[in-house]
Amino acid sequence: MKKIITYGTFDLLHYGHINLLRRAKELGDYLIVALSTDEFNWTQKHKKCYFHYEQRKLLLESIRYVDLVIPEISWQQKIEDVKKYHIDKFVMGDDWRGKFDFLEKEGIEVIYLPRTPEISTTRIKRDLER
Ligand code: C2G
Repeated sequence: MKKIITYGTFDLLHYGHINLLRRAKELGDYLIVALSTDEFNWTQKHKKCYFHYEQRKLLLESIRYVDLVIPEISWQQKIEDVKKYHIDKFVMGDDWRGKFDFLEKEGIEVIYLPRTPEISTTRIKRDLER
């Protein structure tokens, strides 16, 4: 069984997120999403989420491509996670290209997928303010 992991905030879930999750699942058999907690978002990413962690977790767990949702509480947890969950492939959108190549030293395949153009949580918020 090929196990995949990806990380993110996934606030105001949109089709760009779904495109990423679908393509990640197509690369294996079991997809884990490490979902940024509210505290991690606020203190480390300076993101204030519209939906709280439990709401974002519920949404992700409802997606057919997602098999497990775990919390992302620190930038450093990725090496532990890939070992703990016996991950084969680490997948992120290509806005992160190069940032996680260090995981290859753990024998993990690191894959950056093209982002879906035009859509983002930031753009949704901005457009709704107009
Ligand atoms: N994404 C995408 N296309 C978009 C928007 C997002 O492919 N139009 C992808 C991002 O590249 C990321 C995932 O969807 O792989 C989740 O996006 P965010 O919630 O914005 O995640 P981010 O804040 O980048 O958090 O430790 C890593 C971080 O937790 C990643």
